[in-house]
Amino acid sequence: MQLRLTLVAGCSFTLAACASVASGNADSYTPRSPAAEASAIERPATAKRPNIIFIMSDDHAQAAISAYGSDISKLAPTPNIDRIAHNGALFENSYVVNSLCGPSRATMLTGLFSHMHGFTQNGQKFDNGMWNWVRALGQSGYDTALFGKWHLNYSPVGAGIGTWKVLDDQGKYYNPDIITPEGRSVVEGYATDIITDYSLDWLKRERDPEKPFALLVHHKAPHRNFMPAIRHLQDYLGTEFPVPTNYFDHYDGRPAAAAQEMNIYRDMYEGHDLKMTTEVGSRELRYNPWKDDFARMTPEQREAYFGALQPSNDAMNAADLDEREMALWKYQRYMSEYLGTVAAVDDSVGRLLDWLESSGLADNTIVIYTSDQGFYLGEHGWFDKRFMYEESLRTPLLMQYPGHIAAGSRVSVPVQNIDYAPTFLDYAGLPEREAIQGRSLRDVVDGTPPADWREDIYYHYYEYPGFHSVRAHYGVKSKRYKLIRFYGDIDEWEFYDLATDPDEMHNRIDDPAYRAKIAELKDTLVALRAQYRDSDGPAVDAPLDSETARDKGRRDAHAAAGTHH
Ligand code: SGN
Ligand code: CA
Repeated sequence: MQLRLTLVAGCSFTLAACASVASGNADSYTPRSPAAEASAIERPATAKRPNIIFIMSDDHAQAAISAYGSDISKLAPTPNIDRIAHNGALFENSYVVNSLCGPSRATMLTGLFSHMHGFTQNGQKFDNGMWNWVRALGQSGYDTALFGKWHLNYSPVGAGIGTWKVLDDQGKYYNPDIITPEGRSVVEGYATDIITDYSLDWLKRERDPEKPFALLVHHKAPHRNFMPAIRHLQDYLGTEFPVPTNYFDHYDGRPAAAAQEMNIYRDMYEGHDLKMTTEVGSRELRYNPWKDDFARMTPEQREAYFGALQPSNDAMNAADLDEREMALWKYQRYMSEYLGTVAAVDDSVGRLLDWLESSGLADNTIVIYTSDQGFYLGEHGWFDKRFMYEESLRTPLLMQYPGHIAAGSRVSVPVQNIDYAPTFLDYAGLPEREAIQGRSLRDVVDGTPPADWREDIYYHYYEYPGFHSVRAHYGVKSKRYKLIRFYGDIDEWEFYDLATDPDEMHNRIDDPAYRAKIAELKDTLVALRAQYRDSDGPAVDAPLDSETARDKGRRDAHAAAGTHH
């Protein structure tokens, strides 16, 4: 346990209080009952602990945040999310440990890899009784609340969150079902705005003003099926976004990439996702297997939505596009819809920051913006996530804490979403939790990362068979190189030199020039799997053609088939 004096001074602890906090460490991994946790946690004797506003969107690519500087984001800027970077820090190398919603959320709450919290793929049930940082803060005197997407099971009952109202499952953009402790009902409006209204109501009127607070704002946007608020529907309809150079990727040398089903021009549902109509003048949608997203809109919402898209749909139907032209048209429609949903998230962040500034609480409040993972915006021809390739491995991370985090700072060391929970414990003056696999970002964000800060990151994705047919894989990324092993019904290694091949188009696993580097990274992978106690999937050194490895892969795949979402 290292509780630094700067923390003590910054939070005006007495040394005695600090000593008692510092001694309460060494929880074992075994989840304890909330009551046992409560009695184990000392209540720090301070009035000035920072508030926390944790804003998380769903499937938000770094490339769709202008603070990250992509060409796409220059055409669709996010001025309010960028305010957080301007006021504080932008993490240049922020990664997830498993690029999928449920597992990521469980990781952010617990500070654990998927195999440790047990929620490896969507459709499983998170054990709400498991330790999480929100409950820990609540037990130490914080008022806590969560509004928006939960998606770990039906509701957060038992998770120790003071006040909550959540979307049902994935959540709907228009008139979503909202689950509260009192039951479930349809709430008219647009999900991003409803979640923001709940959050502001709680901040302004419902929370206990005597306590520090931790508020979690969990948006559905910009998740599939990418439906912007009506006010943003036309923001990007005429914009020509730059098409990724590998949009028409042939996946040579990458069998797992070739086998996926997340291609924009082949796998996107033309009606459901792209809102394409069947012919000029018609409102009838092309393939739309899940009718409810549009059926639940009011007639006025539907008229406004499809009326706004009609000229563009009619032009597409009249144009008699060939296959390639149609693929490019779909890309532009996808960008317009996806970035249109981001625009409302940006409004939401603006409203929260405006309130914070006008309330006088900005200086004592940490604001974080992140996503449950990154997303493909046409790179490799894709939407969705899951792969350990850069666009979905990376997730946005921005953090402000005026007076504590230097304005406009950039953090370059690699961080992962296992680091969030220990960071909040640290800022709240609570003891480190031994079982946590991540580390507090406090020193990192102060510009003095510990000398032994990680250089390499570990990743493990499980959900196969499942939506989008991405094979299970694990891997390691160092500053320059990436080694991935796909397993299950295939057994394939991939190796990339990101300095010469940032788009990960050339698998160098058989290139003799990289033999020594690959061997080195395999050793690192063995060490990381041991360090994080991951024994799921075949061992790194199991021969590629090992029957045991394949059998285990098949068993995993078979088990997954029963549970996938
Ligand atoms: C839904 C989506 C998929 C997506 C998964 C997981 N289809 O099933 O495209 O991969 O969620 O997303 S949808 O048309 O029903 O939205 S995650 O964010 O929950 O991991
Ligand atoms: Ca997600």
